[in-house]
Amino acid sequence: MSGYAHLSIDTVADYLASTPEVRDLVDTSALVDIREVGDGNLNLVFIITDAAGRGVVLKQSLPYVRLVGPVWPMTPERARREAHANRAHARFAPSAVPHVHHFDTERYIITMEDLSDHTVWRTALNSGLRHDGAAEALGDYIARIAFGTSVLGAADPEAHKLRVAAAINPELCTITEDLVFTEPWVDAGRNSVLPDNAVDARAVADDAFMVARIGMAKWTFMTRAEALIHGDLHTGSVMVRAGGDGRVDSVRAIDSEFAFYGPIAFDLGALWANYVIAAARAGALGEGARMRWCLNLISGTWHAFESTFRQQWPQRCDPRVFTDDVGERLLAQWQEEAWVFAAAKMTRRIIGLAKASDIETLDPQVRVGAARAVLRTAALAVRECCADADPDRLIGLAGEQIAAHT
Ligand code: SR1
Ligand code: MG
Repeated sequence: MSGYAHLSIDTVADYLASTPEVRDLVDTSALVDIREVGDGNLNLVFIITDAAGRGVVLKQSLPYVRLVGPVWPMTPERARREAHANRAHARFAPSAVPHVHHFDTERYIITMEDLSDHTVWRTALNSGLRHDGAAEALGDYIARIAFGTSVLGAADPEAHKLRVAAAINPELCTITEDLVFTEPWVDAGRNSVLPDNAVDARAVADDAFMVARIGMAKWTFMTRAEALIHGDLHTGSVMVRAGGDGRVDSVRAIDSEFAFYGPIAFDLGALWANYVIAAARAGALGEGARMRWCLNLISGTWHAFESTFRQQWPQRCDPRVFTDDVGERLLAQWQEEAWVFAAAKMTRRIIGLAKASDIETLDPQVRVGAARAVLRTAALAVRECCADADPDRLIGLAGEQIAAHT
């Protein structure tokens, strides 16, 4: 599994030239730029540009977790799962994902569309940029893949079950089960916080109510195969491009290597958590209006998700028993579940491995308060979601915590 050649700056041109399926994407005899840009936790990513301005991306999974190194082996099969999920999502939301040109089954290399005219959304958010419309585009994307890949969109339920089985992603799910749903509460030696946040991390670990709610969310994550979800939809897994009018004109969900048939609300909660984290950064920097803009992304994603889901609902398979009442119940259930998934995602990015640059790049003097606000929001979210799961309440609650601690 690990005996395949890893790409390097020196070998990508040869790879392109010698791979018939991709060699015409750029002029390999006139390359002007080759860069390794992988800033995620797992993979190698190269952008290759030719003299005519054509570009292509090569993404290769390594047999280990890049963030940690070879001491943490990890299946390179994740690249196959990403290519598969990307293509499946493209059937239902073609403008929301990068185009995959080719997948190399022997070297675990995905050749895909160059998105150099886009920016990673987290980077844009950290720079104080606004891409109005991005949160809504992502809500639309989640609804389209939720509907299209679930039984609601499955004309043949037996074929659907085979698709569920084919998309199983055990190793990457284990990462999420450990890092998102377990380790922030049960330290496995990978947690870290600033000394002044140790009291906050302790409070989280001692919060028996929260542990039980997160435990239920982990159960849902591990047992509920609703749809082929993205599985890691944080703002670093999104690329945005600004249009001329100040609004976003392209939004792409990238890095779907964590995809599997899981709970739909997990993708919603992942985004919500990262919006709260972006808002906490804005609060720590004294940018009140921007803090509110970041928090309002929560309702932007939810309402677009709900709207697209409702638009698709009349096309569902088996309306005999999937009645309108079922549709309403599903939306209500996902809305409440998203709060708890968001709480887990907020907590892991503050306490556990693989933190968020939004917070980490803050001066420690203000980072403590921002981290505390995120953790308090998470602890309140698992309590408050049962009473009324309207996302506007989460916005209010997070705003209060950020105002109180930054
Ligand atoms: C060991 S991988 C750490 C994290 O990076 C990915 O983006 C996922 O969020 C994962 O939990
Ligand atoms: Mg990633």
